[in-house]
Amino acid sequence: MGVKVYGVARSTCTTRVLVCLEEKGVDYELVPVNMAAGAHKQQPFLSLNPFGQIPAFEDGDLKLFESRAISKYVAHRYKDIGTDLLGTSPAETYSVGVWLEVEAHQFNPAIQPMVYELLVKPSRGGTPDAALVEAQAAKLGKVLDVYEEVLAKRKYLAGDVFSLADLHHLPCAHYIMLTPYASLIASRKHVNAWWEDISSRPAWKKVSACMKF
Ligand code: GS8
Repeated sequence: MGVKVYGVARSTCTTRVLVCLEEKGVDYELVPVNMAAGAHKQQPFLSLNPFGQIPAFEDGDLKLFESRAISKYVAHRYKDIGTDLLGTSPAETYSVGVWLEVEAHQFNPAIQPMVYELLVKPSRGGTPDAALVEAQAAKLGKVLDVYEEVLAKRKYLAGDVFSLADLHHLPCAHYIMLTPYASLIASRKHVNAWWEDISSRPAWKKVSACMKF
């Protein structure tokens, strides 16, 4: 039994779960999904995620999908081991909740299409939609302006300690740093210091080692 993550080691949604398991020190098996062969759109994968997307997750008899829901489960279920990712006080825990939502509803919708256009599409022989990329970059810049103000006042998004809210940003930010749009992060002093800090954590270094295009 144990923990199994069904996914692909360079996919953003898969690595969001893997880095959480690494921070917690939970043993897991990464079960590769042959997406080129369409394995994610067929049984038995569809019984793990009926939407046919990676990652899917098992912990004993428990089956979950949606990367952010999985990492929240891991952070709670394994609260007593590894890095505590849920804040050190009730107020910080509520703040972690806020910034988890910000990542999902502000940051990700701005950055994720950029990762697709700039890295995924060219890797499949396509050409990025330059107008779309510029529009998304403008959106991301506005989001990061808010982050810059917040991170001028505290070291991490939800407070003074690293949390799941910071962790959820790692995969897409990692990929944007491989593009000319890295300057969106690098040009903002406090956002850049935050990025340098969170991306140099051993758990992320291990997980991101194979995230190349
Ligand atoms: C998104 C999953 C997703 O888009 C989550 O788990 O966070 N909100 C979900 N998975 C992508 C790979 S992302 O690295 C996927 O499976 N794409 C193939 C497809 O949609 O057919």
